[in-house]
Amino acid sequence: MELSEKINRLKKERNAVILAHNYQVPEVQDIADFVGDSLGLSIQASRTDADVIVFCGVYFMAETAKILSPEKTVLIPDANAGCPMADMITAEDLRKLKAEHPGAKVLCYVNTTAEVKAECDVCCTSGNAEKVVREAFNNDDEIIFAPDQYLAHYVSAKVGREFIRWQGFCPTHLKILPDDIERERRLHPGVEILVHPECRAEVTDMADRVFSTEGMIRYVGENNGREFIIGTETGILHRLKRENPDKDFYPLCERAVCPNMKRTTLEKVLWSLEDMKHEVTVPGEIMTKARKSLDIMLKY
Ligand code: CIZ
Ligand code: SF4
Repeated sequence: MELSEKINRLKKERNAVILAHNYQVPEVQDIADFVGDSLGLSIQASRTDADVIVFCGVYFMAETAKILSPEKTVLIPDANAGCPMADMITAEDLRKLKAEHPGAKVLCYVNTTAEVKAECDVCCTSGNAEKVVREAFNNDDEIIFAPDQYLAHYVSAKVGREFIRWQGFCPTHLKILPDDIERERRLHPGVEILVHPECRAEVTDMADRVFSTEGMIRYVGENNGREFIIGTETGILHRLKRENPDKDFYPLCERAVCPNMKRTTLEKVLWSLEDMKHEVTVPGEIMTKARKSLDIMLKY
């Protein structure tokens, strides 16, 4: 109680807005002004007149917030909260791959560093990837898709075209196994299983539906079902329950916990506001180029 009071007081003094990703721990979600996915949060923050954004999430997300709000100070409560998937491809790796495929266009999942975004043509989220591929590229374009091989697999099947795929993956979503689907189907017969497209191909193939985190939130809110099995990072169950108190949610896999997302605590949020730490900056040229790839996506 005392902690959240201190945070709220300081938040007003600093004219700050607190963003929490859907995978954050419950108490951090509860103190936030907005809870959502990385792009949605960055857009919401850019529309406020706050001077400071505290991004409770992982590093690339705070960079995205900075790119969309260059005039605001962006803070991340734990500077070591990284995303292993985003770190699986560097700007140098991508430049090499582009050199091996001259003429190919590059589509990057938002789970990439700002430097990698600056090297790509268009960005996408797990929610809009299919639409972006259909609308932002020509039919005969060769497309490099980075970094998530499983999102690439899923979108490739949807749009019926092949990509040059970077072999990245999310270690947390890979913990979800076909066995988990078989077990949960036995335990909760008839209950729909929703999974994230970062899951293994066998898992997305076996699930009833595949959604981004915001896609899941929307689907559950609009659907008449009373129970759902959720196959993504387990932090999202808190938001689902909070917004749908009359419905029940079961994690498809209790082990799907992202250690980086869990680094943020209320204490660190408070220290972040007290000391104005850790500031996330993006160098000017990278900012301009990365912004361009994000802007093209936003048109769709
Ligand atoms: O970009 C995000 O927030 C991620 C990683 C997941 C999602 O599906 O919203
Ligand atoms: Fe990265 Fe996976 Fe953690 Fe998301 S859940 S931040 S993709 S490691």
